Amino acid sequence: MTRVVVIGLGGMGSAAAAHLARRGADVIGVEQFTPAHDRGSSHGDSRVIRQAYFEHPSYVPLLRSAYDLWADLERDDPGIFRLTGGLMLGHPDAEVVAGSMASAREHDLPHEVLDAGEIRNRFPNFAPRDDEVGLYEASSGYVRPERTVREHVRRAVAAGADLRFEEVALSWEADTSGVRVYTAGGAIEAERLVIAPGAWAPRLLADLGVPMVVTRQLVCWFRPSGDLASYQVGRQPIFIGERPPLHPYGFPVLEGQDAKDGLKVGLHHHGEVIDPDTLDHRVSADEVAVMAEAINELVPTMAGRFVRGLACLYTTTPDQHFVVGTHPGHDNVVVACGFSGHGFKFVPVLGEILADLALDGSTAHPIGLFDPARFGRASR
Ligand code: PYC
Repeated sequence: MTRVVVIGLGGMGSAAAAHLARRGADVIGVEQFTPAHDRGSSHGDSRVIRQAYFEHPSYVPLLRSAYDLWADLERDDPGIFRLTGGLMLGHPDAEVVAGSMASAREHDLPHEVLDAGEIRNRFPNFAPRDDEVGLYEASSGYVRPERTVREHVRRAVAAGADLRFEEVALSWEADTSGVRVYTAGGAIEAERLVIAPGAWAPRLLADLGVPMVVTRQLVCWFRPSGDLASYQVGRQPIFIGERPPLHPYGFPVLEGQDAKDGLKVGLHHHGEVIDPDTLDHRVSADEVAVMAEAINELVPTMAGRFVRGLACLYTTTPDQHFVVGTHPGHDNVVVACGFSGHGFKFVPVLGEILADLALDGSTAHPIGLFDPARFGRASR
């Protein structure tokens, strides 16, 4: 039985632990916080899921596999994954529109392109400018991050994993004899190591030489000022807009929730650089005002009354693509980081990929875009 240590049990690490344990590995997981905590990048109640991927067409095959694995999670936790339809909205040259269209065409994904008038007719909550368009994809929706982490933790433990919460991984080392992870409790020895440290990647994976930037990202819940029923799934899709320099996004009413308790919105990649240890959920009146104005420019009645705010962390790479693969300096170490604010929808397939890499040294999934050596600066 191969012993594998997993550092970090957030979205990616918990999925890796579940897949590794189900495949018969002897898994030890180490996480500095509690299960499904709110100190990193895997909380906030909802995350966008979509297939016509504006960031790059290479993500689409992974998304197809991820959707199958979300369906599998859904069997154990109904409601963890819901399709609501999604609207990518902006000028036709905007990345969210043009990039989504490129992916949809290259991979023959069902989609519709709506002009401004068609958007107003079909989704009256939106106020596109006359020269804006929307790419509508019926298979977009949301997933539930905390429930996903809990389900993967449950699966990992049920398959025999030893998951140690509130235990900080201080450092690690690897050589041809194996890997060692040092925590306050001592050294953990194993044959393989998976490092999924979220926003602590610049610290735990400094030797990779990938210049990652950690930012504090605010999300807010607002009670709409308009007709609350118009924000139900069916009438309101998830959306990502591009109104340079801002990328406002938002969710409809989630299953089992009520619009009067607030709808979640955010500004993608709009946050200040921080030390992840200092994450603070307090939200200032100025931050709320900036958020409300940006959302209401696109969806005029959505950001009515502020209900609550929350902060999370993005760990962004220079090209905003993930860093996933075998460590360039160590065949027995697998790394997963730099998810650049768009990784959560991939959690189940990344769990499978990390297990493939740790146990077999390779994966059939296409991950060439995520090569950890692409910035060419790894040391050790
Ligand atoms: O994960 O696709 C995403 C996303 C876009 C904006 C906020 N999250």
